[in-house]
Amino acid sequence: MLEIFATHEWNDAFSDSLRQQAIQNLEHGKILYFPALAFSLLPEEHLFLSPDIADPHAKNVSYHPTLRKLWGVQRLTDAERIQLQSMLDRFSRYAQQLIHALLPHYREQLTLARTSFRPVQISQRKTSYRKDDKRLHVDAFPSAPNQGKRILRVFCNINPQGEDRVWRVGEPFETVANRFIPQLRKPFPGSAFALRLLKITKSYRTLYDHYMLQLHDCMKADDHYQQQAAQQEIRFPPGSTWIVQTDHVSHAAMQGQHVLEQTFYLPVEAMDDASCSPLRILEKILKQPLV
Ligand SMILES: O=C(O)CCC(=O)C(=O)O
Ligand SMILES: [Fe+2]
Repeated sequence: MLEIFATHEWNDAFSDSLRQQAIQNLEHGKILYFPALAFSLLPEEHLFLSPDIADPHAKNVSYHPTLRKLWGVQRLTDAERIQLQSMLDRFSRYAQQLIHALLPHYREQLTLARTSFRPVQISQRKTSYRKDDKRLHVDAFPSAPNQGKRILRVFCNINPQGEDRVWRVGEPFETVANRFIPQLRKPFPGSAFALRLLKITKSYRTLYDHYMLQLHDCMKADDHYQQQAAQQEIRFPPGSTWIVQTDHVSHAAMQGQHVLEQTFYLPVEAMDDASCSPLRILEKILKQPLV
């Protein structure tokens, strides 16, 4: 389930054989785990380690590193906003360095997406089942269709009180997909156009996006599945980092507070073995093109 790296610098260099192993393991659904890769805060950044800075309506504090736009925050002065932005910017650059060094094969085709900071304790968060990441799921974003692209994420636990980020990791994607496919409904004719027209989605919701969302929702809605599916608890202590393709690895975040995260998108064509992608697996099972 985990491939462990001894790295403790964000700009470390990796041998060809380590890179090869990393890409293969990642594409086959393993988590690349860096138990000694920490992100240090500057003294003035410690004040951000509080749930009070997060807008209660948003799940996370979000930052768009290319547009330099910050949202999902409250009660910050202009100077504090700039400081928080610079902290997220630094994390984003470190995450990019790590991905570029370890997975250079992806570099040209990788899109940098959102950076997030999660200062709210997960175990106490009350939400609808759809938004509840304490339930096993694969990632699919309702308003941001990714049209088949892979979701690659770098997480780093920056908890100052020694609290682990506790995840459950479930079955391989193909097993999950085969189990839920009979329950998935086809989209209503014209619905993707309507969603786009009404600006509910930021881009066209392809069949792939539709089925991934259904899969995400059906997994979360199924109490029996949540308890009975083969799964394993993984604890990520403070000062550790992990890379995971969250569209592929069934996961649930059970406990923890203060994590940083950087998202990237990757076209399946850039993969070493695209047949491992959720897109190609769903296309194989459903016997039709989905994008
Ligand atoms: O915050 C976490 O640890 C992970 C939550 C989650 O499911 C996700 O970001 O996809
Ligand atoms: Fe998730």
